[in-house]
Amino acid sequence: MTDKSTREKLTEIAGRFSIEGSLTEISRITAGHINTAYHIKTDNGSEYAVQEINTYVFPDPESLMRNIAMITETVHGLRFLRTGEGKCFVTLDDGGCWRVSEYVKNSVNIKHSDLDAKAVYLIGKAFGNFDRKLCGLEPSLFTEVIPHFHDTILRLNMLDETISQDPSARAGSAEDAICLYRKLKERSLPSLERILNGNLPLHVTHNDTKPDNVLFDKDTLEPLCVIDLDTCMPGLYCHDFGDMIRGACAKGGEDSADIYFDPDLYKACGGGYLSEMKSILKESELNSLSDGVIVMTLELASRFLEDYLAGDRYFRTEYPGQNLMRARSQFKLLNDMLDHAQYMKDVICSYTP
Ligand code: GN1
Ligand code: MG
Repeated sequence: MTDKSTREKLTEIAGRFSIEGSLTEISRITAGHINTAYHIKTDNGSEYAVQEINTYVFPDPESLMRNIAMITETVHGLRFLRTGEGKCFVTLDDGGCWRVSEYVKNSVNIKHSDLDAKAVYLIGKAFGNFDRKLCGLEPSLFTEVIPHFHDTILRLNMLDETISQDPSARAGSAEDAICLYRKLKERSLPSLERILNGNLPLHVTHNDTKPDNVLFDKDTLEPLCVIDLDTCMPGLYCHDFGDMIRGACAKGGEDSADIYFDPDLYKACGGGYLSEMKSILKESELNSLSDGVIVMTLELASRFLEDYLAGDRYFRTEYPGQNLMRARSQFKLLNDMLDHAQYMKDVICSYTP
């Protein structure tokens, strides 16, 4: 069900992008915590994804879309429409900023509960293939659309600051998570230091490699393309690898109290990524991959906790306290990963003798 004003808005946007035919179906795309997206169909059989860019998170849509254009010219698969004036987004009278891409037909993402070894291998391979295709791009041509996005130290400092300020008077309800944070941060610091001191080169990377961002063919379950190109900008391979493992190799959803790290899924997913990337990665980068898993999970758990304490300003939530649940869950996952740190390293070595 879509309300009248949404339908009117989407019709106006379709007109601005010269989409022919009239809208016959509109459905909300629920994946993602940041942008708001719809799948629309027209009476001549075309399908599009129409997305409102969250300008609180992405305040410079011009640079964002310029980055994305450089990616889609290199990695084909996703096509964004332009308006008559050649712009990749439109701003409506209410200030909302919208863009349109062709909908990848007959596509699905694999439900988290259905992620098995075969699926996560394919997810690893899809992100590895994506990073490999981008490896010739010059990072300095890209705008850092969210400055310091994966600057873990800064994220931790922000959390420390928010804990001490406690602007929404929520620290009391998050005492267990704050305590876990302090304990697990100490255990994760060696990984963070190795990454910071590793002299790792910057590349153009995806930076948001969660399994939802790989589309599969509904019938054959072959991967079709990598989506959500918003954070493609200079980054480190170990961050793409780490965030992918965080999302794909955890049993239980991102906010589930019963989440745990699945070593077999890790082996499969890592194998998929390395099947594409092992000839590209320098030795220092290979050595950083498993540290990236720990650091990215610490970073995201801390971001969720910080957002809960700050009053849920960044990540969209579906129920009160969801960001706190996400933080608890990601800290539990991190604890498990720290227990598997040597295993994670050994698996990488086994693929790269
Ligand atoms: C956000 O919007 P979505 O769900 O693709 C976030 C990522 C987090 C992810 C956690 C721009 O991505 O960094 O890893 O949630 N994106 C941004 O699920 O902050
Ligand atoms: Mg995203």
